[in-house]
Amino acid sequence: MDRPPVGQVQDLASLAKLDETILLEEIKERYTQDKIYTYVGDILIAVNPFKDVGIYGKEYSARYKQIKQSAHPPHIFAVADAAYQALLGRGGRQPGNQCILISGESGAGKTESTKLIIKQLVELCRGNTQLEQQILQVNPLLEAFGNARTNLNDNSSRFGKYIQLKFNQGHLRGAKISEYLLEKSRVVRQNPGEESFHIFYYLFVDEQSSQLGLGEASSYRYLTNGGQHVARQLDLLTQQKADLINAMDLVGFTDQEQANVFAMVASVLHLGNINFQVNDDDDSIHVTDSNGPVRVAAKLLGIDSSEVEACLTCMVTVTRGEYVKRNYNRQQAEDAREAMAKAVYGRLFGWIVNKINCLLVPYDLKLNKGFTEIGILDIFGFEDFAKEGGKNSFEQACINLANEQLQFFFNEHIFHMEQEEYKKEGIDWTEINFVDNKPLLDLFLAKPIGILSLLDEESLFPKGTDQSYVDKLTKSFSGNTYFTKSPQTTKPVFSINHYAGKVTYTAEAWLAKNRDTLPPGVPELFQSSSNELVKTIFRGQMTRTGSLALQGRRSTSHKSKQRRSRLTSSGPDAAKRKITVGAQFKNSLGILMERMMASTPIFVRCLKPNYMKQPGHLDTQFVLAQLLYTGMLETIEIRRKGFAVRPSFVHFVEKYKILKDLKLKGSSEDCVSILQSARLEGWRIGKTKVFLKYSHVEQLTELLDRMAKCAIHMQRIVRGFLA
Ligand code: AD9
Ligand code: MG
Repeated sequence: MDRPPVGQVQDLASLAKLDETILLEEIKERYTQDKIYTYVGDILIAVNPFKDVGIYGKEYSARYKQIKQSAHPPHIFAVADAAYQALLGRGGRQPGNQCILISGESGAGKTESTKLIIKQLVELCRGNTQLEQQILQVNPLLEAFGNARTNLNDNSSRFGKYIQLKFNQGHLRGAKISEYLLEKSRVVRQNPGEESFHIFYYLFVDEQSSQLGLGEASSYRYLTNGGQHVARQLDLLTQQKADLINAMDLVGFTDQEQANVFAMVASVLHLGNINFQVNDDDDSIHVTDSNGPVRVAAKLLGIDSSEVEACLTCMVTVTRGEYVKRNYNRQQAEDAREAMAKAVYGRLFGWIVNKINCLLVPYDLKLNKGFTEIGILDIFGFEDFAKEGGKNSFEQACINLANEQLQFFFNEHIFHMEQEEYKKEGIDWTEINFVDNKPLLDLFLAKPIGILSLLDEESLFPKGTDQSYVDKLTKSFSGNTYFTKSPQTTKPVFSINHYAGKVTYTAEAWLAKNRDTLPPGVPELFQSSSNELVKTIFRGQMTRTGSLALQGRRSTSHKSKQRRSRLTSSGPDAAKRKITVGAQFKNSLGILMERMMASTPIFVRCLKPNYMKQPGHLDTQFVLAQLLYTGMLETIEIRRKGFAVRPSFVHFVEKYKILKDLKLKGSSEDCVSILQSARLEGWRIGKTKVFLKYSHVEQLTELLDRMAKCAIHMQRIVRGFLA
């Protein structure tokens, strides 16, 4: 068979011959023609255009409605359409819950794809309900608080999210967002050349900045830690801020809530500018200027300024009923300051997500009856900042672990489960090998000897340090080919051979990040706030160790005495151990996997064309690497030779018997007779299931459609005849 002209093939699984060179040629040629989407069977490959390709307007939305995949060129809207049809049990897919899994490295286009899918789903429901308009605003809203400019992506998601859209009889009825691990450390420090979360820069574009006591953006430590502060285009920021406020209004945040949110964000910057000074006489430490940033921060947070100072400079432990005050040294005070700032921002973000969920979940949905869902997973892409001269920390390890987990799920679904089924059903099949990344998941997740378990162990060990942790890793994984200890033995540095490449991690502050404890006294202090929002987000948070900061070192107000007595009485509760960040992340990944396993997955694989985030340039080596590590060649092979659609005999007959004989029951012979009368070729019959290619389903659906049209036509004739 002759190969069609390069770039014309819309489904790579239909190519008769395929190798690395052909695959790359096809994708490159298509990209040159602005055809950024290509299918591999039912999987969509999307190459980031880094420019407006003009294919997301109304006419495109209208085109991708209830269509066969092959009816129009590959498109992200077709993915939304397929998911929606499947949800309703149309087309060839299994009816029921669907999940769309979008993968790709940082800057590959996952978040943009997510937004486009949601936009098209809303179009498909054809609704113009308020709820749908609210749902469309969720992403821009979350991006303001959870995205930031990194060296890999100007709008990088610094948290992972799973959005569940809930449907009832095809109508969109609500949404729920699950959020994974916001990169809180970015609040206080950024890699050189990077920025903090977008929201911080929105504070400075109008008169709101003076209301919040803010000066120039360049005068804030937390905005300049990443190196030089880059002034951003004012008009663009102003527009983005207006969009955010519009989104908050539409989703349903009240003016008061919005004001509280902005006050809290600003308070973080003020907290960051608190400086400390050591007293010469008793080497205790104090806040340099009690009327400076600390006062403004406290005011914005609705708490007592002197108590903030107390929390940041000393702690009080209770030993045999006696209060013992311990002064912090400079490092401890600075750590307490950073922890406080991160806690304020991290909890604020959590509250925003929660609030959105409350606003988007109508009451009957809480009862969770009769709803089906389409879940969309948009995580933070695989990243390696060392290549950019930065460092990879605990967050990068978690981010890359999440990507490993997703790749594993892809392998499980595309290769493992499918080939197991061929074996079980007795289908003649030559095994297709794939790179199994299970050993990497084990390296991270195994108990008690895994990267996260050992981190937990070391975090609980009072004398544990980042170095002793890495020493333990080195000892435990000396024979593991995926783990290497850096030759710089004096530093807590190690490397992991991920599916997407080798990444070197610097384990500085990993123990602290994993413990994520608040300085003693902070939760109590924030709960005393006169600001409702501040109070709410710190509710139910007791100091973990049972120790507390000296409340009101200078103020001995009635309020603080009261608080102290409340604290001491909360002893047992306070002593409860908090779950570590690593363990929490591991749990939420587990829950996510379960959820995904219970749905039919649809995969979108985003590719980044080049490192420079430039349009019109496809770096072949860079793209090839991505195609190889995601197992794209093997995927194409399995889609070409394999059978992606595998209904049971009964299911198959139920659906298609009308093509042959309504009396058919569901035996293998019944299936064969339907398939033969439809004149299909290349299918297989297993022990309990029919094995079909995606194209077979399209052909069958077409026959059904034709038949339905015929039936309508006949009815008309009969009616006309009777009239
Ligand atoms: V990360 O893992 O969150 O760092 P993503 O989410 O994969 O990453 P994102 O969707 O944010 O990447 O895309 C990066 C940038 O590429 C966007 O800000 C757009 O400028 C650009 N992009 C991505 N997809 C498209 C598209 N379909 N059309 C035009 C696009 N531009
Ligand atoms: Mg993203």
